[in-house]
Amino acid sequence: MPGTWLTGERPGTTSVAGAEPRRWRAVLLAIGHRDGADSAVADSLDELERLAATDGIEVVDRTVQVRRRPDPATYLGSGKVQELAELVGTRQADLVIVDGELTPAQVRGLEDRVGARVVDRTGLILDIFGEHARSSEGKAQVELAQLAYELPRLRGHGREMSRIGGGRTAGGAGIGVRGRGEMRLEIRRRHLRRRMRTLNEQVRRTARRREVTRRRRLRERVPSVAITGYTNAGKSALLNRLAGADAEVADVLFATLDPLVRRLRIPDGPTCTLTDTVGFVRHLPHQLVDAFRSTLEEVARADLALHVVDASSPQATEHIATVHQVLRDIGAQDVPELLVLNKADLAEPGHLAVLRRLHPAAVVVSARTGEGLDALRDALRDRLNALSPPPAVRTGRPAGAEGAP
Ligand SMILES: Nc1nc2c(ncn2[C@@H]2O[C@H](COP(=O)(O)OP(=O)(O)OP(=O)(O)O)[C@@H](O)[C@H]2O)c(=O)[nH]1
Ligand SMILES: [Mg+2]
Repeated sequence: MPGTWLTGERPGTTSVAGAEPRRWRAVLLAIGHRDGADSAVADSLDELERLAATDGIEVVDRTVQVRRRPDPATYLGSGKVQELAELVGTRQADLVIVDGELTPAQVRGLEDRVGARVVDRTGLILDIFGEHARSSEGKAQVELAQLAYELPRLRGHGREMSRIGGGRTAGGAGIGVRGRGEMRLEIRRRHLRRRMRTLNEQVRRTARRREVTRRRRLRERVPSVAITGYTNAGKSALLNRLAGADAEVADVLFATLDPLVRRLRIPDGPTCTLTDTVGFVRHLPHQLVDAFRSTLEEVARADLALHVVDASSPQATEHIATVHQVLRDIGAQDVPELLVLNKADLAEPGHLAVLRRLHPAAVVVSARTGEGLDALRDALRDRLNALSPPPAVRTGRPAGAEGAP
């Protein structure tokens, strides 16, 4: 299902009943430091292509410009802009997806010169989140992030408004009309801010409700385990395997946005809660991190982080580093971690051996075949039993409060 927040109507959408709307055809664009063989750029573009596919967009080509820093007005240098415009023409693309974050001025500058819609990585991720949000909390968080992204970019619409209103015509009349455009822009800004306040309040209310449940678990001294990891690592699949849950498992990025909590009884060990939540990705938009802070904080408050890694991905090591970075960003760096190398059935044996050497304490599993799950339960039991002092005391709440019913 293609997202519609960012890109709106598909190009050439027909009104014929039953006709499939045409898919966006996109050219991917990145700035690299070295020519062609910059593998970090290539990896990032591969991921951008998967993000685009998740959003129902067809990628028809990609291009990299070697450049120290983006041009403030057009992102690319003028020669490359011309090249990009030609590429867009020959490939009949109607969208350019930039692997970075653009200023509103750069989006306008590029769109004007290239003759296609221009979106950046952040916008694309926000679009996907918009499509995958299910719960009212998830929807509110995504909308909040989208509005935070939109607000500083509103000027673009202002320009269009004033152009529609004749803002570009010469003479005194133009000024008055442009003034009207400005006013509408200000009204729209105010409307967005008001909406953001409402949504913030809604998200806070849900967070407070979750806090009540969390405190009850604390009183019952049920340790909490948060499943974290890169998007598509197999977090939901593992939760389903371990706890017999029915979380949505899908080969798309960001299938899960809402936290799903299950109780897990470990043989000869404690009963714990297992929480599945949103996955991470490189350059996770800060608007999303802010909006999802209360969801992400579940990880910061957990007694143990079960960090699931897709061991079949050649980028597994970069993914681990990205996850650690996001965990630091949300203040979860001190939560003890149990690393799980998943998709062992799919991983290339040599690659898996390297990962094992790098992470000797990790447990190797396959959520698909069930391989390694007993070892994972053992490791979980050992780690939970070793939690000392017990979870309820580690929260810093006054000792007297623990025994309250
Ligand atoms: N071969 C193989 N595939 C797996 C394994 N675990 C998960 N998958 C597949 O990997 C894809 C992603 O699995 P999910 O459980 O949805 O991954 P996730 O980490 O929850 O992803 P998001 O919620 O999108 O961040 C699905 O197509 C799963 O079927 C595994 O051990 N082996
Ligand atoms: Mg998931």
